[in-house]
Amino acid sequence: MTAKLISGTEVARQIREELTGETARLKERCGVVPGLVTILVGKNPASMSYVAGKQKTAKEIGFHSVQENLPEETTEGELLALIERCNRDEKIHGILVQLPLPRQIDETKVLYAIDPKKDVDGFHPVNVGKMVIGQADYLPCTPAGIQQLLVRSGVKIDGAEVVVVGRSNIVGKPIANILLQKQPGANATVTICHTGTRDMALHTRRADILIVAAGRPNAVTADMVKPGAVVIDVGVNRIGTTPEGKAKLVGDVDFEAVRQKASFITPVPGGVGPMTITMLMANTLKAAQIAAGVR
Ligand code: L34
Repeated sequence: MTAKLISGTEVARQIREELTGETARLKERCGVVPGLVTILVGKNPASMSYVAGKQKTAKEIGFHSVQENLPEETTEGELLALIERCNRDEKIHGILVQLPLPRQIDETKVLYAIDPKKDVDGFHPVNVGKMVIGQADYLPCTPAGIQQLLVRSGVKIDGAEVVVVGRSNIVGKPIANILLQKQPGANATVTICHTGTRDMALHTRRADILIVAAGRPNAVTADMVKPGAVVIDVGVNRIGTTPEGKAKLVGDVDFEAVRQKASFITPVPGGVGPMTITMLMANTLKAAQIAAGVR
C-alpha cells in the first residue's frame, strides 16, 4: 500500500479562508481588527523564516500585524519591557515570542510575563493548566494543527491507539494531552515515548496514529510502523545543501520507506508546518473575539 498524503498546505488554505471571512465579519459588526505582534530576538535563519510566514499570513487574513525584531544581545529586562507594552496595547490581541531565545534570557520568565488572555501560543502555565483539564482557550499551535489535520482528513481518533515520539513542552506533551481529552476529535489511548523509553519500536508498532516529534532525521523507520497506520511527521530538520546552496528540509520519519506502509502520511515541508502558522491565526482571531465580547 502507498499512503495517501495529508496536505497541510491544503488544509491550512481551507482554514485560512474560513478565518478571513470571520475576520471581516468581526470588523463589520464590532469594528475590531485582530492584532498580532510577533517578537523575534536575534537572527536564527529558521526562526526568521517561520516568523516571516506568520507575518505574511496575518496580513493576508486581514489582521493588524506588527513585527518586532530585537538584536541578539537584547537583555531579559528589555524583552520583558516590550511584552509589558504589548500587554497594555489595546490594538494587540495576541503576543508571540518566537522560541528559542538567546542564552541570556530565561524562557520561563518570558512565558510567565505574557498576559494569558493574549497568549496565543498557549504556553503560559495558566493556559497549559487549562488545556490539561480540558478547558483550554488557546491550544498550542503545532498540536492544535495536528488535531485539525487528523479531524479534517477523516481519521478516527476516538478509541485509537496514539503513540507520540517526543516529550517537548511545545509538541509532545501538549498533543498527548489534547488527544486524550474526553472530547470530540480526541478520546484516544495515548502513549508517549522519549529518550528514556526502553523499547521504542514495541510501542510505535502498536500505533494506529503515530506522531513523531523527535527532532532527528530517521527517528522512525518502516520496521517501527504498523501497516495502515496514520503517520504525522512534526520534524523540520535542515540537512546538507542543494546545488543552489539551500538547506534540504526533511522530517523525523524515513518518508519514502514509511509511505509504503502507512495509510496516511504528512510530508515535510507542506505538512504540519503550515498548520502551525494557521492555528496561530485562529487563536489570535479568538482572542480578538473574546476581547470584543462576541465569544
Ligand atoms: N513561540 N516558538 C513559538 N511558537 C511556535 O509555534 C514555534 N514554532 C516552532 C519553533 N518555535 C516556536 C513554530 O512556529 C516550530 N514552528 C514552525 C513554524 C512554521 C513552520 C515550521 C515550524 C513552517 O512553516 N514550515 C514549513 C517550511 C518552512 C521552511 O522552509 O523553513 C513546512 O512546510 O513545513
